[in-house]
This record gives sequence, C-alpha cells and structure tokens, in this order.
Amino acid sequence: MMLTNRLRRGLERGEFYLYYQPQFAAADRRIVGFEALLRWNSSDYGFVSPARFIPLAEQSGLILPIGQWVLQEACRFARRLADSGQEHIQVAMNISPRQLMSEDFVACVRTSIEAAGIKPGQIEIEITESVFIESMEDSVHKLCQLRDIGVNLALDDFGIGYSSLTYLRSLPVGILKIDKSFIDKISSDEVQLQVVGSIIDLGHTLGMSVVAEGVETEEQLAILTKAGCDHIQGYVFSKPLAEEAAMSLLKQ
Ligand code: G
Ligand code: G
Ligand code: MN
Ligand code: NA
Repeated sequence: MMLTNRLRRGLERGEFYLYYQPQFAAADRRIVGFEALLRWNSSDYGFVSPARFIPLAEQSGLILPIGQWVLQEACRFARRLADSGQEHIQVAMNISPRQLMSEDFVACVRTSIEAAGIKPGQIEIEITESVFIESMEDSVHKLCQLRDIGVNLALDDFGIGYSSLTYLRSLPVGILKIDKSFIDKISSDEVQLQVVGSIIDLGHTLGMSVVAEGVETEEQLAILTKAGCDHIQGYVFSKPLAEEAAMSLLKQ
C-alpha cells in the first residue's frame, strides 16, 4: 500500500499525536508558549518523521484533513492550559501553504477556537515565507482576518526563504522566528552573530517579537539574550514533549 494510503488510514485510526516544545522568555526563563509538532506512530512503519510524511501529505492533499486535526487538537490543549490557570501560555502550530490557501481556512480556525471555548489570543499560527510566493494577496488577506480576530501570527524559518524587507513590512505578522541554521554558528562565527543581531533589531523595528529556534547551548542562549532576542526555543531548555510532560513542566 502506498504511504499516502497509510497516512489516510493512520488519521482514521488515531495514529497521529502532537508533541509540545516549550518556548521561554530569554529575560527570565519563564515559559511563554509551546509549539505543537505533529508525530505519527504508524502501525505499519513505526515512528515516521514529519520531514518525511508532511511533504507527502502536502502533495496528496491529505494535509487538509491532517491540518484540521492538528488545529482542533492544539485548541484542545490550549483549553486544557486555560482550565489549569495558564491562559497566558500560547500554543503555536504549523500551517502548510496549501492549508492557508484553502477557501475555508479562516472559518475553520474560528470554528475550532469557538468549539474549544478558548480565546483567539491563546493560539499562534506559524506560516513560512513560501506562502507568499504562490498567492501574496490572498495570503495577506486571510492573515489580516486572523489577526483581526486576535490570533497571533508568526513567520517561521525566517532567513532561509525569500523575504524581501519591502514585503516583510507589509505582512500582518507579529512574531519572527529565526531559523535554526542562523543560530548554529553564533558562538563561533562573529559575522553570523552580527547577522542574527541585525535580524533581531529588524524585527523590533517592525514592531515584532523575535524567537530564536534550535538553541542548543547555554552559550548561544547567553549571546541571544544579550542581543535582545525575546523568546527562545530549543534543546537547551527542552525537546518537544508529550502532553502530560508539558503539563508537568508548567507545575515545576
Ligand atoms: O518536529 P520536527 O523537527 O520533526 O518537525 C519537522 C518539520 O515538520 C518542521 O519543519 C515542522 O515545521 C514540520 N511540522 C511539524 N508539525 C507540523 C504540522 O502539524 N503541520 C505542518 N504543516 N508541518 C509540521
Ligand atoms: O516548524 P519548524 O521547522 O521550525 O520545526 C522546528 C523543528 O526543530 C522541530 O522538528 C523540532 O523538533 C526541531 N528542534 C527544536 N529545537 C531544536 C534544537 O535545539 N536542535 C535541533 N537539532 N532541532 C530542534
Ligand atoms: Mn515551526
Ligand atoms: Na522553523
């Protein structure tokens, strides 16, 4: 059977689940959010990496029902956070270009928020720069609608894509996530450090908050904190966690 059929069946059988990676404030190391990351434990293949199955899901169109499931599941987690007195902690999720381009995407987000009984500000939607290549106008229109509802928007993997400074300014996005590849060398490469510092300043100039992804060492963390980076995500603090582990981290 083809992998796409297995994907479809996996969704029906409940083989997908979300892991949650904490994001914390550089200034005081308090948890400010979690990024939801999709995982698949296939009855046929065992654990399959999202790097492998997400592209297939995108090509086959299965990313639409899978993405819908992610949206509902992430909203349910946000509800659980609110119920435990942690309403201020945001739940970020990754949205594929194809999902954003679907006609009813904004309505789906709105419905999921209402069904879960959460505030729109509890969730964050991560998009990548590639969405703007295919349909700049439509994407910006939908993102404006989401922003107006109160949903937080983040530009993921920033730096490796196609963003021109001209359009970055015109995007209704409040959060910039610096791609891991920029973070990797900041403790050994002075130029790389300056580049990351400039990205942080650029984000702040545009009124955005800046998240560094893939931060692995205390040294990187210290450098980023000094450079004014707002939020940190990476193994230095925590790997992505199962839901119960994420909840218990909050109690510590
Ligand atoms: O967690 P991990 O490093 O294995 O994720 C690999 C890639 O899969 C990342 O680029 C991430 O953005 C993507 N990804 C993880 N979860 C989702 C999801 O729910 N939807 C989409 N579209 N992409 C996801
Ligand atoms: O959505 P995005 O492409 O940003 O996905 C984030 C990916 O980065 C996830 O697959 C997550 O597991 C991974 N990740 C998060 N923190 C670290 C880290 O510190 N080191 C490495 N190697 N990967 C990380
Ligand atoms: Mn992401
Ligand atoms: Na990223």
